[in-house]
Amino acid sequence: MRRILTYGTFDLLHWGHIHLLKRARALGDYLIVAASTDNFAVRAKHQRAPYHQFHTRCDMLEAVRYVDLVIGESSWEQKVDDIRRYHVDTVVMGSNWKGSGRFEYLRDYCDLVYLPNTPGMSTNKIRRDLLADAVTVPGALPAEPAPLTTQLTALPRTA
Ligand code: C2G
Repeated sequence: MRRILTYGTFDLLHWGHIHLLKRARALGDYLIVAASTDNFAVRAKHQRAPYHQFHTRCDMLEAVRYVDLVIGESSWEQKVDDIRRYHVDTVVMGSNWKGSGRFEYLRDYCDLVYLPNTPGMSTNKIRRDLLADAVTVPGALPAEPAPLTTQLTALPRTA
């Protein structure tokens, strides 16, 4: 039984995430996903607050057939404990983490594999595209985008 571990926020779950999970699972028999808590994503990774809260992101990851177990990621320092506790053989991350200095030290504890990122897809891109969509009048030819302030004040006031 080859046990794989990967880390991420996995917010607004998209093909880039699923593609990584599919390839990570194919490297072993059991895939553990450590999902970043909302606090860790914002405070430690300087990401904006996830659209989906931690428990919702965990529920969505558990629904992915490549995923066998979902745990929480609340600190940078927990990785060696995770590897020991879950008897991990391989940690897998997307290639954007190569050279980040956040994973290389794990080679003393298990194998470490970087998988190429899926191009053209990210949570931030989805957010940007949806914002652009929201301010585009259906059917109208794409005009010069109005200044962001104008765009934001044009958004319908919803609860
Ligand atoms: N990913 C990918 N291709 C994309 C987008 C993301 O392969 N187009 C990969 C990332 O490289 C990462 C995983 O999907 O391995 C999850 O990505 P994020 O949710 O953005 O998580 P991240 O902020 O990279 O968190 O301690 C490590 C962090 O928790 C990693």
